[in-house]
Amino acid sequence: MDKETVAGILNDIGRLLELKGENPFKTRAYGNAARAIEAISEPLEKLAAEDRLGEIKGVGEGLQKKIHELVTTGRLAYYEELKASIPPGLVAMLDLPGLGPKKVKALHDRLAVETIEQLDAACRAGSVAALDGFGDKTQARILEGIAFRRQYATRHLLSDALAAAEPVLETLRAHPEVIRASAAGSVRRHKEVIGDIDFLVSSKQPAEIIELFTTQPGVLNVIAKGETKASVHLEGGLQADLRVVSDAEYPFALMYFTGSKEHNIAMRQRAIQRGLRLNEYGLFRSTEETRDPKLLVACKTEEEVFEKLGLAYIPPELREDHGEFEAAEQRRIPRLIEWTDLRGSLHNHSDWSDGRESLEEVAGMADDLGLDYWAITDHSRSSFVANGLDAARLRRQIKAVRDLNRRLADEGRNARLLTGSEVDILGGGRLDFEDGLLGELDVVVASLHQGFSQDEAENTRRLVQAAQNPFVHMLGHPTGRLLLEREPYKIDVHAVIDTCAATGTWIELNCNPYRFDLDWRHWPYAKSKGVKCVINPDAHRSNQAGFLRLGAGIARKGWLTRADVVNTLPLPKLLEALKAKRARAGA
Ligand code: DGT
Ligand code: CA
Ligand code: CA
Ligand code: ZN
Repeated sequence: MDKETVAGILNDIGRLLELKGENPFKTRAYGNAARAIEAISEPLEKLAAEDRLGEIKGVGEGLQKKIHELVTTGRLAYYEELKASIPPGLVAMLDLPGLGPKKVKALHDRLAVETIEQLDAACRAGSVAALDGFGDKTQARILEGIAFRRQYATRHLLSDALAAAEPVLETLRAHPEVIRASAAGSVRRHKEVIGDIDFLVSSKQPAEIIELFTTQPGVLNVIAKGETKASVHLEGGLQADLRVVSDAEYPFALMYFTGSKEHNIAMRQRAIQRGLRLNEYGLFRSTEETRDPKLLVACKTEEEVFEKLGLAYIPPELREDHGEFEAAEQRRIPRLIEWTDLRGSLHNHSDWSDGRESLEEVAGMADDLGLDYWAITDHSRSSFVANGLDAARLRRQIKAVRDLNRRLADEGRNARLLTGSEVDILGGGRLDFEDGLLGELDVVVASLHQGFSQDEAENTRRLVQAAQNPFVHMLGHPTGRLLLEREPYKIDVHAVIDTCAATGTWIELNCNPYRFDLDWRHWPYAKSKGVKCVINPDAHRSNQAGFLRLGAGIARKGWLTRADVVNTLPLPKLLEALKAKRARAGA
């Protein structure tokens, strides 16, 4: 168990003890220990193995034992018991804005609320505002927090849904009675946020498939189980639905259950205009609702169904009723980017700022993955929480990257690191480094990290100003949203895109699954203005290179092709492209 996790659990224990009204010295000891652990430089496992946990400042004997148990077994009985002794509703309240352990305890003691629902009712009745130390403002914030929580509790990140879906699909496909199997719904459409996972199978033995689905490893509980459909909760809390159909019905059912609902409605309308009926069972020569096999227009694949309705194949990612029908009718559905088109990444971190690995380790990973280039764009000095680099450290890093590249070349390795910075856009749109230094870097990403205001015009001005700098190649995660956690900050997206178009600045599609920023809905506009996309994992550790694959799926939703995405270029072409804006500005 790593030290961040251990520190997180100790902090948690402190909060839970405070919630129980334990004496403040005891609760504070946990917070102090957590901070001390975060600051140590050696691995905790090593200290534990060598019996040296006592060397950590301010950690007494009792705490040492607990840390030892955590580090060596990955669990802590004391913590489990403590959690079990507190109503889960109270623990959940700790995550609401404006509520710490003291306030939650007060609510529990004085209003006897134990669940979020009871707290919601108490707020609505005005009893929370009436308590000492609360007031109208706090009550309103709690209500807002509860509403936010409700909206998001049943939604999940695409990355989590895909991770849960892949093994299920494998299990289904491995069964001898399965003819065809696919994910459907929002997962197949690669939506950034997922409600539930849908699966479709064709088989002659639906009962066997339903049995397999409801009893596979990973299933927490069965919500519903019928002859041809079932719903379960998977570990991690995601719901998964399965339909089993005949193989003749499969293409129609796949189309129907892939959605989106809006896309399906338009498809049905098209069928009706042609005197046909389209539903989950088939395409029928009928003016009435039917599933009569004698009226069926047989199709083996989705392609054929589209063809029968006068449409080119529409990839699932585009099925959002965002212009795909017109394009499919006119045969101008573009050939969308594939994740294997990506040759590298232009926004990543290393242990010089808040990344996990050293330059050597990052380069090794990029080379192992067969990538051509990987830019190191650590944070700039104003991001001091992220250990941002000042000018002197950045200059040392540039040298370190160049030295490393020479070694990579000597060893006959393919991948190269690029020098760079994710430079903070400060107030007024100024950048954290001078132009002279930016000009020495291969890659400059400019990002807003702090101080974004409620004022759309001010945020927009900062991004526009950054895009106007000839040394800035691209804007990083331009709206700052964190899916399921934080709304985007307000900006005039079109104004920012227009400036990027005018200045030759690229825009990042940050493919961290919490971000997917710029949102796919804006890419058709950006593309229409000629603005290029860079799909960047913003990797802080090596396994995040895998985000590139998710990012390509989101880029496909934005109608982007290989030519629209800068990091599909081979290294020599990329290096040229990196010089274009500077050359144009005469810089
Ligand atoms: P989600 O689960 O909220 O992320 O979104 P979806 O799109 O996966 O929605 P879901 O799971 O409720 O249903 C899967 C697909 O089934 C949906 O994309 C389209 C189709 N579908 C479901 N209900 C309806 C409906 O009432 N009308 C039509 N036309 N299609 C529907
Ligand atoms: Ca779904
Ligand atoms: Ca569903
Ligand atoms: Zn970053």
